[in-house]
Amino acid sequence: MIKSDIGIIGLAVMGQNLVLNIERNGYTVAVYNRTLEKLNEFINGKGRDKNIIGCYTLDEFCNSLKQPRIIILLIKAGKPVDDFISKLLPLLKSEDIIIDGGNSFFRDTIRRSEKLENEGIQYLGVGFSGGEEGVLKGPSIMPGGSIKAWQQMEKLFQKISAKINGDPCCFYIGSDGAGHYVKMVHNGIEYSYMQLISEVYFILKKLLGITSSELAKLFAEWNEGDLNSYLIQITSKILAEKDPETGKPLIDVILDTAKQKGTGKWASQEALEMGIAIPSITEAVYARNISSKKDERLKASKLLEGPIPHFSGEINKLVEATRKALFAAKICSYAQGFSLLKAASEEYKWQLNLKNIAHIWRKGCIIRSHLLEQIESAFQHNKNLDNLLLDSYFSNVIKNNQKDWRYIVTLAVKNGIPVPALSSTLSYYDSYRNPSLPANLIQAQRDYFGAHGFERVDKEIGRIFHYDNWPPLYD
Ligand code: 2AM
Repeated sequence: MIKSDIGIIGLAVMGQNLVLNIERNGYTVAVYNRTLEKLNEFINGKGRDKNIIGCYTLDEFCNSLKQPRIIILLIKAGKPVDDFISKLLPLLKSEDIIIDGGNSFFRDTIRRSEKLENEGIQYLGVGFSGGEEGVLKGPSIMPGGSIKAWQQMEKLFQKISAKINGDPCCFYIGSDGAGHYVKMVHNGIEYSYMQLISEVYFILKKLLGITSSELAKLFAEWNEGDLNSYLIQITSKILAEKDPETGKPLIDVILDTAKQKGTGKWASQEALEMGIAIPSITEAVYARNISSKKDERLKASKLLEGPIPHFSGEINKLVEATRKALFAAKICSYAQGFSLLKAASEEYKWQLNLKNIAHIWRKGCIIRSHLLEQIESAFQHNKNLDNLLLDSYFSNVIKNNQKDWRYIVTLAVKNGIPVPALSSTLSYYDSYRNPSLPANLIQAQRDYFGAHGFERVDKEIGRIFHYDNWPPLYD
């Protein structure tokens, strides 16, 4: 019997497409799925007449693999991953490789890496991005974990990944949970960029009242310039689509309640743990949370007043200012993601190569964007760059765009149009660039009520003073 080069467990669309991609690149793939109907459907459908071997038990699956075995799990994150690992362990030998290709929480990956290393099994936690199509044609791949396992997988992963002028969008990220961490931050940036685009769409729609097909054309034009990116491109396609049932723009029949699977929330939680500000990402999570309270919002809309959106200025100027605002805010949101990665790299001793990460994200993944080319080059010039905003290319763009960005945020606020990401990102920029912040008052308040102490502007940093004569307060 022919032994397979690699095995994949989990035949949802992502799993199926990964199998087809690997097989197309010259490998024989064994496949298994918990629900056998899905397995049958795949091997008799898309997987038919290919070097794909369907297995009906885990025993059969493990026996059909060349040794050391390579098994990729593409199943629901959480307990199912632990359950499958437990089922596989008795069937595996030392040096076999298990790869978790799902959206696992990086702390779970760290835990599993340690456990499996003790069992003699090599473990990789790998982030795949690109959606269904990307995984089929060439995803962006973020592998973390056992370096020895990576060396065995490097050729295959780089072969199936997206390429930029022949260079793969796949490099080793770092030990244990590094790959899944980087994927989590990727998704966080994705949340923020989607939210920023949605806010800009809403401003134009509310203030100009232009049709969805006009907006579709506008986004297509924007895609030809600085904003060139997958998410702008699909936004243009989405806005051009008509609902076959009603003939209305499809976008107008889609309910305005955003769902989420949790990666944006994890990124926000981790940033809070790390003491790093990523407001564009966190506001994007909040925006989805508020949107999901549709019933409450409908009640509130009958009670809570605000201005009626109105615009009487020059349309072209508003459109151009909106484009510039979006680009500036986008730069700041990517900057926040990279600053979180820098902090995590130090915290977890991953030695993340931020240049390589920017390269991996340039093609195949959802946040792919012309901007990432500049980001890659910024880290090429200075691999220790604290924040992208300190790179001259980005500081210059924002210098040129900030007036428009401030105008758009002000206009939205005046008209009662919610812009949580555009406005919080602007405040992030203003906080970051300001040599003085009102934190001195916060320190004074802390010292007043809690004797927490403060540092002085005229004494060395780290020396703590306490003021003994705060006047008492008599209510
Ligand atoms: P299924 O087809 O049997 O549902 C994506 O959902 C993939 O994860 C599918 O292959 C699915 O298998 C698998 N999956 C989801 N929940 C699972 C569970 N609790 N245990 C094992 N596999 C699961």
